[in-house]
Amino acid sequence: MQDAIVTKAADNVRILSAAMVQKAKSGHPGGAMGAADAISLLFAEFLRFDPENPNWEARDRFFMDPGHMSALLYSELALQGKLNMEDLKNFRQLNSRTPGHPEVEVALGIENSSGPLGIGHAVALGNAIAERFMVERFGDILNHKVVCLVSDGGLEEEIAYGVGRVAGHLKLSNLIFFYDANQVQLSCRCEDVMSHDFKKQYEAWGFRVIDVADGSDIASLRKAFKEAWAETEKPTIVIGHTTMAKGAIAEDGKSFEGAVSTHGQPLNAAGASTDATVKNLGGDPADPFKIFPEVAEAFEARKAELRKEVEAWKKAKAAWDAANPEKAATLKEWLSGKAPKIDLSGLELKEGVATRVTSGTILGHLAENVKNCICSSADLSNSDNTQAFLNKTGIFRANDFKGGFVQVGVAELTMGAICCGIALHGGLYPICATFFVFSDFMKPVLRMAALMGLPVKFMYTHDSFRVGEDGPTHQPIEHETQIRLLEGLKKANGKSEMLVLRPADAFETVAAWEMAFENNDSPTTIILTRQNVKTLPGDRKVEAAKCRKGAYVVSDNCGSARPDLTFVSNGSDVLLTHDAAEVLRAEGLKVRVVSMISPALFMSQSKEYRDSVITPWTPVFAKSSGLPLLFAQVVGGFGKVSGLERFGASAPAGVLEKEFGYTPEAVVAAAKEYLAEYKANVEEFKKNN
Ligand SMILES: Cc1ncc(C[n+]2csc(CCOP(=O)(O)OP(=O)(O)O)c2C)c(N)n1
Repeated sequence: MQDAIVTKAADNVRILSAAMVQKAKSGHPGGAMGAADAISLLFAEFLRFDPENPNWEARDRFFMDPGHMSALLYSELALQGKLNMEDLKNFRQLNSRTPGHPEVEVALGIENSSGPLGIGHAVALGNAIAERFMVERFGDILNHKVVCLVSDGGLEEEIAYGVGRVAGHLKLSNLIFFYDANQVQLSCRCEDVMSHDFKKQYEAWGFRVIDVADGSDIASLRKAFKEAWAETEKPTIVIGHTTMAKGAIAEDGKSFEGAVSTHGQPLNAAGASTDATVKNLGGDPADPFKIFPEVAEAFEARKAELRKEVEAWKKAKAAWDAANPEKAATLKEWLSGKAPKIDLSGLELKEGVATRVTSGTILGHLAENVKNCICSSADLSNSDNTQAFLNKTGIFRANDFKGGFVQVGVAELTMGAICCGIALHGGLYPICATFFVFSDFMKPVLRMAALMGLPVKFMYTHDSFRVGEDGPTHQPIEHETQIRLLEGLKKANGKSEMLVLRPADAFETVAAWEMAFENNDSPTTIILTRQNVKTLPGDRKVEAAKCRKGAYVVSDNCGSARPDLTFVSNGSDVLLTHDAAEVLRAEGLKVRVVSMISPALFMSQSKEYRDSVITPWTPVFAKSSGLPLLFAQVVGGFGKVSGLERFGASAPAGVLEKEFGYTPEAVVAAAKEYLAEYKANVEEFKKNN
């Protein structure tokens, strides 16, 4: 495209962005207006996509990190005809296609949900890893670029360190960042918070750094992007020195370019004037929601070019299919969107080991049988047992992408975001692991994975105070309740936004992994023990499959009578309550033991099923290694939950079990106390009703 047309397109984007924010009475015009030149050029000349098929597997991916610049993305998509003027007028309104921050919708060209700064460019990194993984296995037919808009805020975030290090280390030359260096952030100018040499920082990580002194100069930007596209050895960051709120003026003509006030409010509220700005940029203040005819024409012409490129690709792909029928069939299967079928029925399980060990056995099986799994661990592979996957697939390395294991180093948040980017790519199923206590480092990305509905498998080992000697810094207590808060959020169809599973023994661990792969539209978290656990009683293969209902009866001596007591727990606490139940049964009580791998999943079952597991209006005593809140919703009005309401302590696990009341004797005593309370409560209730 001619430079003048690209600039005209950028002006069009500035007009639309300013008008959208003004109409919505909220939003972020400044950054969008400054980055418009670079992003318009990317869409005008560089990014390869299929105008007819937004899901085209070889499309270049464009990711947003600063989701607050959504007006920019939506305006660009309007130039391509993917959004219309009504969409832009409905910016930030209920059920519109233009929410406040972009929400992933590949059909519209929105590759990721963005808003929490820094996460987006880590997701882009994951996508670039996925691209290299696929190209290594299927060839250049699948290659594409991964481009991400980043801003001051995202690059100030801690996650930027992980992204810079990992992307540079892996020499991902398919990854290109455009840094909108406008010197302005939300509350201040960048000079108030940073003064280091940005160029040196990224060069030190192994990036190619291209500095564009005038980030609105189309010719310089084009030169920079050409170099970035041609780069074959390292990732590139193009630093575009842009102007915040480019073109913004007040009624009296005073410039508002570079004003911090334009970051997050309509230009009128920022002291400038939207009408005057629209006019200044060549638009019609009476009707700013228009695409200039010459811009529309140029983008139509671009689409025609792209169609030709896609046709050529399709021909090449058909030839590749014919020459590689087996690979073509595998690729088709991988890209089908269907979760891989995993068959763990023939797996030889060692009993009496930690659930992390069983999980390791399963991961070894997946490494050999499910080739579109990628596994990652934050420097704990030999402890969280992902080593079993690593041993069979090898490390994914710079210039050698044959491995299936991504060593990210100690960077949990980066790891989680990378996995989201891998899942967004399509065709691949990421698994990532660390100690449960360090899930704290991953909270933002757990939420984003759930929000985007991504089938990432998060795996956490060392699941309770029984971590032992390492002490309270390493002992998760409140974590299970915390992570299950995401399980409490429901999709429109009632399904949890995240499935969280804490299996009780080897057989439930198998069931948990099967469930994780059956769950294809939300993330799954599996929580595993460090310490050995014995196998529960019964025909475990048959019984453990009942985990799919969230909870089931493990042992029972009630026959057709109502239970005197029902124990509810999960993970290694199930065997504990079972042992306590045996003591009470010997004393003549009718006691039921329930394993509840997921309270939310259980609560979503029919009342009939729930009542068959927990008989209504009978005493229910839940035992948790976490906070009592964990089972509060399932024990009923007269039920009780006993959990841990303190930080742990440094001592051998057995000592802590005694200290904190996690022995069968202590549980028996607590249960008896509860039964007395229950009786008194029922009497009290009767008296008052
Ligand atoms: C993790 C996170 N923290 C805080 C915010 C709130 N926030 C939105 S934009 C922004 C500053 C962004 O500055 P910059 O990236 O330079 O964007 P610009 O001002 O150029 O639009 C902040 C702090 C956020 N979105 N995400």
